[in-house]
Amino acid sequence: MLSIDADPYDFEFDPETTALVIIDMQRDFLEPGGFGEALGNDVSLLRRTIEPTKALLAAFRAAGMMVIHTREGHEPELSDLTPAKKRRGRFPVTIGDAGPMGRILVHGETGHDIIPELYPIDGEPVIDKPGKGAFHATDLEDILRNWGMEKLVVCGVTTEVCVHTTVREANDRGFDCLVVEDCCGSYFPEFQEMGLRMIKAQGGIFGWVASSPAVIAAIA
Ligand code: C5J
Repeated sequence: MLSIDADPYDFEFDPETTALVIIDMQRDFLEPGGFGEALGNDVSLLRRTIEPTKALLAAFRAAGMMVIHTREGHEPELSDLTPAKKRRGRFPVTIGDAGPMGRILVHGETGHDIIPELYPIDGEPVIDKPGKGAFHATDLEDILRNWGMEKLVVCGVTTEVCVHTTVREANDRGFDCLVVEDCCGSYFPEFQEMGLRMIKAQGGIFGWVASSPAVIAAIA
């Protein structure tokens, strides 16, 4: 067992049964000109996660540990897009419409893909998810159980939406989750802070929180 200096207490893990799950580091959320920016968001608040996540990813790869990537998006015919999700927000341009990087959050479009800095390599599963949580309507749980994973190190965007939903889903399925604070981003600084505080409150009600240097130090 290895140990990470984390809140609310040390996170103990076996590298053989612990996976890194990187949530939705997609061009439409992170890049200037994408869907996120088109909605009026400041993408620099998410882009500050790229360098620490590169280092975290490199550490997992170097240690031979499991890495999983997720992407939020939908089939080209939008068969997996609920009418409620399509309508939500009443934005003039929504999921499936033409955006600056192709159709917004549609599989195969430029904006839907993962940013080049964190691009998956062979052997790293990419989970295409139609919802906010990575377990909903995907085979993530089967993959984790088939590969013998028991604990998850989770990062990505956005902290209070897809990271939170995924951690809550994982927690209810019996996976211990450690969230990497500097590798998670939100367009809203107050949600970033409160989102992380919620996870580790009450003795770690949903999981643990640590910095990427602490995680990397433990793995190295
Ligand atoms: C959002 C996500 N915020 N990946 N998606 O709609 O958090």
